[in-house]
Amino acid sequence: QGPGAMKFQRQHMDSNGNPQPNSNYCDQMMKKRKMTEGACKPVNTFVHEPLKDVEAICIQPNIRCKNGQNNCHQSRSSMRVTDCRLTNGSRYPNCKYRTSPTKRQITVACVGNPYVPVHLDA
Ligand code: T3P
Repeated sequence: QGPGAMKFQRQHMDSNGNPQPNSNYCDQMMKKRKMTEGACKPVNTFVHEPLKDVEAICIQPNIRCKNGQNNCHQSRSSMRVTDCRLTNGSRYPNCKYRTSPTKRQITVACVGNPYVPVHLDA
């Protein structure tokens, strides 16, 4: 497993997490998954679906990523996710997040062989 795939799983996968998390979820998870070291990561999404279902997004048709590359893929079905967004008054190292559970299609960028997700584009 490459470093990109491992980073994707650390930052974006919470398969066994409650899809209806409490309001502390993002504060705790952003810290636990090491996205509050050096700076507070401004936006991050956790996906509450099996890893195999998220990896299978890579076999959907290629679409353009926000950075202009063409290795992005959108999930066919909506997925249970939690969006974490840094609050306005939050100042490093005290990273405070708004926790927003929702269901939507997600877009991932995939690379490598095996061809697996390394970035969450939307
Ligand atoms: P990464 O490339 O590590 O997956 O776009 C910049 C970062 O913001 C990117 O990090 C993914 C993250 N992000 C989300 O997690 N959810 C979103 O809905 C958006 C727009 C970005």
